[in-house]
Amino acid sequence: MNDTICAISTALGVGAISIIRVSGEEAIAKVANLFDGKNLTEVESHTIHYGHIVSNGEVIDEVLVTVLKAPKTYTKEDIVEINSHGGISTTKKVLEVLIENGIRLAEPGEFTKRAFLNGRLDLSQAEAVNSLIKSETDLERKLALNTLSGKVSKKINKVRGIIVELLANIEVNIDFPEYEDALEITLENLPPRLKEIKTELENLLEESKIGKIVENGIRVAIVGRPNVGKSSILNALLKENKAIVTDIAGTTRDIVEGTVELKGIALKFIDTAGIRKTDDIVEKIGVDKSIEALNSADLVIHVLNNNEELTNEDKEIMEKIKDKTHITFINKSDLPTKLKIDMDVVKGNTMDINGLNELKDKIVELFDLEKINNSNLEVVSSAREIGLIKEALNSINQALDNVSVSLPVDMIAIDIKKAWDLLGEITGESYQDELLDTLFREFCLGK
Ligand SMILES: Nc1nc2c(ncn2[C@@H]2O[C@H](COP(=O)(O)OP(=O)(O)OP(=O)(O)O)[C@@H](O)[C@H]2O)c(=O)[nH]1
Ligand SMILES: [Mg+2]
Repeated sequence: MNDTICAISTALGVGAISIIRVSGEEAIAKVANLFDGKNLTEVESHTIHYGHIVSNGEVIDEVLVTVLKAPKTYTKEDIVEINSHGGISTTKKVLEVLIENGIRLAEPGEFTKRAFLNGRLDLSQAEAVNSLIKSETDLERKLALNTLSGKVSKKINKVRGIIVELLANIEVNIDFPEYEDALEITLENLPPRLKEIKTELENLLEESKIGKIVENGIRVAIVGRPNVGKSSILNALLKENKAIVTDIAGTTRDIVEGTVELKGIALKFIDTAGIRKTDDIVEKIGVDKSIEALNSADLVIHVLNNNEELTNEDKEIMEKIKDKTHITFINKSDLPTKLKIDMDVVKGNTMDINGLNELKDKIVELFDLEKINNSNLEVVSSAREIGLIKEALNSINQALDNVSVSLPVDMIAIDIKKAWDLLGEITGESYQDELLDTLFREFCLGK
């Protein structure tokens, strides 16, 4: 892991400048060999220098080079950042020259991986670096930044602290029963302590619902039978004519998607083909996709037509969505009412700009978006971390079950220890190499 690596850290495209980053033991010496300017091996740390990158006598680019000496750097190794002119050919040429001179091209996320392995970031923070880069909304940015600053790790470590104290007490009781200062751990006084841990974990999971929504947004499938106005609704919400709208039933065949921000949350709307029985092969594929979208969505908006009576097709869709979070939206409220329906619905139309406001209000209410918007966003959001907390909770529940059947305390301690280990995987106190590989593969090159 000590070899010297390089990568382009800025997005590759036409731009004013590009940054090519080099990290490792030989970073400064190797770049110094290619730099026509001050001798970089003799400059102070955290300084920037004007000069040229020269290879085999040819000037490659006029650059500014930043020299950052370990350990106060992103990777805790020596880092050199070359600020070259932007654009694809110059940037690539500089990178090429570095590679020709024996510097290895970094793997995606390798700089951050080194930051983790060298102890600058824990694993939860490292994951947050990627979330921060990929964040699309302001709330996502805040959430990622909080995790990056270690606020989430602190909460995890707090629970681990409670667990480790309990484990230490159990150990002392087992190994030194005569040790008077230690709190006596018996089957009777274990449950309140385990319940305290359980509550902490449950709180983390409850809060993580906010994190999940902020990070992933909400997938909203707009479904209904043909011609009720699904595509018109999508277009009205997006304020753009993205999906084709006609008065011909069966217009939409393929899924059409678009994102709208509501109270800082990304709502990913999916317009689907009208659901009906059909012999048309293409339409049938569309209908299958609609059902798929319906099943995988976080929220289903079932659209009905105010101007028509309820049909069997409508009822079949109602049956399909009855166990899913859904809103029944009665469209075409500008036309005379023919639909008779006795259930909680939202009514509107796509004819004027306020026609869908009630629908938006309902989504805000249903997902408590106001609360999310006002949350401090110091919550777990990564699916990996949420999964580990759930597993840790299972272990604590197992420990509680074992107490209730009076298993020996040292047996009960096994599950408590397991919970402690699982939480340790969140921050990377313990991990498997494969985990690092999959985690950092998701990263951008150069980060
Ligand atoms: N009066 C009125 N007409 C609407 C409204 N919304 C949509 N329409 C009309 O209804 C017809 C069907 O609209 P679409 O948006 O294509 O309907 P759809 O549900 O996507 O239809 P498919 O793609 O065939 O499943 C078009 O002629 C729209 O202009 C509305 O609120 N009021
Ligand atoms: Mg349509």
